[in-house]
Amino acid sequence: MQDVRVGMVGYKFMGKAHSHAYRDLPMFFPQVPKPVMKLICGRDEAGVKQAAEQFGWEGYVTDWRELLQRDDIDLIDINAPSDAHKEIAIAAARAGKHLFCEKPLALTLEDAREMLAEAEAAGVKHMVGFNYRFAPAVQLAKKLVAEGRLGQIYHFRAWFLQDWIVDPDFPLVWRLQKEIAGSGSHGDLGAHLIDLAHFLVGDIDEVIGMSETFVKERPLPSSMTGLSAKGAKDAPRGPVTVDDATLFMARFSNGALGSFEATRFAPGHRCTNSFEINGSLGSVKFDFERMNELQVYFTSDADDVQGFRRVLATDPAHAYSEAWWPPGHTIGYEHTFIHETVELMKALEENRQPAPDFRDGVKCQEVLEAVDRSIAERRWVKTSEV
Ligand code: SOE
Repeated sequence: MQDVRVGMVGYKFMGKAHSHAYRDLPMFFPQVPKPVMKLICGRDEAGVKQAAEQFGWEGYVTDWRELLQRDDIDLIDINAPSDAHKEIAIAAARAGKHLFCEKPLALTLEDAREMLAEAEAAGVKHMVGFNYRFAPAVQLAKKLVAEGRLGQIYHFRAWFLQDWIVDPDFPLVWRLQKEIAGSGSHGDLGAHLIDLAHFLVGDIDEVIGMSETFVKERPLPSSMTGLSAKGAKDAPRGPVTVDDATLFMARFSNGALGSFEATRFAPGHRCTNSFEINGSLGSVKFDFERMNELQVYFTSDADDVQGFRRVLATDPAHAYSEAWWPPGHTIGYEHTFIHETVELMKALEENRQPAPDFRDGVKCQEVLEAVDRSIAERRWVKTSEV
């Protein structure tokens, strides 16, 4: 079993989540190749130096191109802001490096398709970071659907609600700028829901949506800041160029109906990533804020005990759980990244594509783009049109 030597671009929120996954993985999943934390890259030298030391990287660089020249790096992990994904991924693929890229894959569908084509042409492995697939409760939902235990699927209903920009004085951070983020709640939160829909139910045929930007101008930030930035009321303001909320309806190829809601304007909802699936034989309900649980209902239960039951997905019967703690000892957000990385390491060892890969990233981007077109043209749009 060969170690996988990693070079990573980005050191903020996702940089920390991925670094943590690389560090913890060998302790709990010794059966898969060990990720070796070679170099981390960021433009701000003081910031990246501090991150390298704190997260446990061997060293740091300030230009990602240096990572590509190194013979002792096998995998490039890209978690810089979305506008940087394409250039880095394509150059890394051409340099023969495997790719692990955060979502959304790119700013546009065209760019995402180019990234996939380049990765395929270079013959490297590629993965996209849809981490919520890897919560054991989500894996259980997938298993119940795949084994037919929910019967024919009628509905997929999903909502991802946050509230970190409700304050109109929250600054104009990069996630609110189209040229850097691509879109707002749609690509940031909706992308996760779309991937879960693909994973759990199947392909989406057509969509119709609507979106809104409730706060059109915000104070300009003094530096590159994240979700916990503080605004200054009297700072000059600039235009918000992304959606604050995007909702859409969908028809799946298998006949199921879907509804999706992504918003950053739901006070009280910090990170409510939820879905329900209703089938002819039962239903499941998931809420990320209670991520160890899956609510399960089977029509076949005896009349006197009909109802949703709470399954705590921490038993050896549940994906990844045996590697962790005794049943009932719950896990958290960071574990979804560890499980995702386990899948990546396994795939590299077995010389096959991991899942989800750039094809899944492109498929997600097709739906994002079809929704955008449907909003612009006020009509149903088929995913095959984009
Ligand atoms: C911020 O909205 C964010 O961190 C997203 O960027 C992540 O992808 C999502 O998992 C949680 O919220």
